[in-house]
Amino acid sequence: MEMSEEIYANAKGTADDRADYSDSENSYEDVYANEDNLETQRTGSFKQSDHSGFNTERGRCYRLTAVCVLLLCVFLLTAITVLWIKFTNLNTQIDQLQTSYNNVTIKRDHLQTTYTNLTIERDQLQTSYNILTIERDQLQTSYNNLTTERDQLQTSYNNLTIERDQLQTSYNTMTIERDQLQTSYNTMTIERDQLQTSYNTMTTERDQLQTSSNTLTTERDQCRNMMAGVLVKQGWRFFNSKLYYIPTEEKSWTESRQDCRERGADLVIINSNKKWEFIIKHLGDKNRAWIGLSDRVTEGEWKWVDGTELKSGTGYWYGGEPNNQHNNEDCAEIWTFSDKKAWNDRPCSEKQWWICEINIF
Ligand SMILES: [Ca+2]
Ligand SMILES: [Ca+2]
Ligand SMILES: [Ca+2]
Repeated sequence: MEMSEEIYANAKGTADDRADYSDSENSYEDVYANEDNLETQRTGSFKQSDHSGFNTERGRCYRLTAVCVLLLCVFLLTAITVLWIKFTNLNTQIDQLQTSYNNVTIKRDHLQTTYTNLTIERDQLQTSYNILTIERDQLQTSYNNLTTERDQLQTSYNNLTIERDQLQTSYNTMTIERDQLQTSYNTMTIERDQLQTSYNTMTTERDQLQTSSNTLTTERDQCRNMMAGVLVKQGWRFFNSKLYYIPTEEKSWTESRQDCRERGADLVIINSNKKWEFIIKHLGDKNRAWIGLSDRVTEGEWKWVDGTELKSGTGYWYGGEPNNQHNNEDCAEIWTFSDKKAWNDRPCSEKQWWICEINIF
């Protein structure tokens, strides 16, 4: 019994020593050493007590059992050590996984936050995209309108350019015409000044002539009055600014007219009722006298000696006259009929009195 306790004590000591995992081989040597010691002690014990062979066999069983137990312990220690190492590794891995999990969780949360933010930004971008699309459409519409307006403005610009060119041409033409007019104006101004000078000169001359005319008119009137006085003294009769004379001899129509012209007069022209009445009154008892009326140039066209025509149906013809008797009566006379004095056509060659008329006023 004491030997078994020692064996267990050594085994325990060996087990304690083997707590240090790195000295396992030395522990085995210690076991064998203790076994040798036990052998020595058993030898000593066998020497001390002389037991039988049965006890020897049982000791061997004990030692074999102890070895087996020892080997089992070593195996268990090794297994525990291995398990411990694996456990430690597992803990380490678990810590690492926990750390990774935490990191992944943080990353996931971060990604979630990022995703949320991106979703918000996407929505905002979508809204902005929609707004931009609307604005783009509006801008497109505005662009189209502006394009149309630009085309219209281009057309207007082209038209205005054409009109401007036309106006420029007109302006150039008008400028040339203006210059020509300016030249004409200058020329006319010079001419006007010359005309003004001429006008002033002529006005002066006119005034001088007017003075001379007045003087001459006065002298003429004096001469006319003197002439009228002389003619009246010679037998002429004054009536309505004219003088009339009836010679005392008898001549043909042509000779009669020639006589009047020699006196500065001509045969009388009877163109008013008052003159006709004056002539009849002063004709006296002379029953025939030539007047300045004839149709010698064209038969039937009676003209006065000043060239004026006697209108058909006028005059103081006696009834049935002028009759152009024998187709030879081309000169007019004043003839005294039974009831009155009137005109008659008579051959121009007949000799009779005549009446001269002169206008000295
Ligand atoms: Ca006649
Ligand atoms: Ca005739
Ligand atoms: Ca007649």
